[in-house]
Amino acid sequence: MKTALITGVTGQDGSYLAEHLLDLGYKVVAMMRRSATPSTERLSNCLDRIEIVNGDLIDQSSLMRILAEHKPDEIYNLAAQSFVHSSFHEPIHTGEVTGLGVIRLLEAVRLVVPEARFYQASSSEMFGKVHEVPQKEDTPFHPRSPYGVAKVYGHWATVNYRESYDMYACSGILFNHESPRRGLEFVTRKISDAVAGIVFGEQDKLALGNLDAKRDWGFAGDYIKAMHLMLQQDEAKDYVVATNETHSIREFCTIAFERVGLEYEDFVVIDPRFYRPAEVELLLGDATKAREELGWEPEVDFRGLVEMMVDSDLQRRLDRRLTVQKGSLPGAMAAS
Ligand code: NDP
Ligand code: GDR
Repeated sequence: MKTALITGVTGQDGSYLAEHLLDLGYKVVAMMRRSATPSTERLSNCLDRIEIVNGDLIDQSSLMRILAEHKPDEIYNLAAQSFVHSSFHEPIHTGEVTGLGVIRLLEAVRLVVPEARFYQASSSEMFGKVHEVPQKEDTPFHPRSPYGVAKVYGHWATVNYRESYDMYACSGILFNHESPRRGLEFVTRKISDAVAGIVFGEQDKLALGNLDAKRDWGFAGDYIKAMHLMLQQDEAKDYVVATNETHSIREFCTIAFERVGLEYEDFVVIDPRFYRPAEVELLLGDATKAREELGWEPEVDFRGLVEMMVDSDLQRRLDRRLTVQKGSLPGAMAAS
């Protein structure tokens, strides 16, 4: 049985990847940092089947200890301060975790388990102010945020360890991918959750920033499969993972509100607080290499993704209401 170590396992991708690797028969070692409030909600489907270990990308010794104790065959480095907007407010912390954290882990791998296969979660944010459309593996980087800058560092650190030490280290340049498990601060989930909140009478407006930015959005459940495939090849390489379609935030809003029979113009207000000092206006990926060499294909299309997220946020509220109602029934009835 192969052992996989996942950092960032409490996040969106970590939870889908843990489930996928368990289905494939892996032992999953899940690295989490200590938190005053437990953050294992996304892992409810697999919490009893993974081994949790405490570690932090800021703490080199914790990384060395985990690798020495568990000797993973595959390491998926998904941990990061991943919110672009926050990276403007916490640029140094973002650099520490999202940038330097990668080289801390690579160095630990080199010293403790050099034969292990390593995946780095690189990002389309590295393309930033894009130099060509669509973006592919050899498109020059031009990051537009402290997050993007830190990801470029982590990306080149991964390439450098592969070239310097002959390590099996891959970098997946993933374009935006979303799901019902997406954090509420990211625009897609903010919209789907607000649509559900409006339907349930919990809010009457949705404040957003730039509606004209365009993203190549896919489904996280599809994208984590590409991560695994990258570590099963004869040779370690870097791959763009994307849908080859781009849509604006406005289009996302249109479909999300349409799903419940509403028009976004009646609810969305523009709030300059959500604008960024420098914006990434257009991302569109060319995933031809991943399709041809990994045999990877996305299964969920844009409309399917938006509707899945809205439906899930509606269902979540419905479930919450039913639970509250059940709780208010006399004991025997509530238990039935
Ligand atoms: P999330 O923000 O949902 O998850 C980030 C994870 O990193 C959380 O588990 C968080 O733990 C953990 N983390 C943060 N800081 C540290 C630290 N110092 N030490 C250890 N763990 C830490 O991100 P996603 O799941 O969306 O993304 C996964 C990775 O892929 C990230 O690296 C992201 O930058 C990258 N990426 C994401 C894309 C996307 O569209 N989703 C696209 C391209 C790249 P905690 O719960 O404790 O906060
Ligand atoms: P992004 O995702 O920055 O692409 O990074 P996000 O959803 O935060 O922003 C996408 C676009 O929407 C615009 N926008 C808003 N964004 C947020 N969060 N909130 C708003 O109210 C809002 N209004 C408009 C933004 O300006 C931006 O143009 C995500 C993260 O997952 C990164 O970790 C990952 O690397 C990249 O995707 C690929």
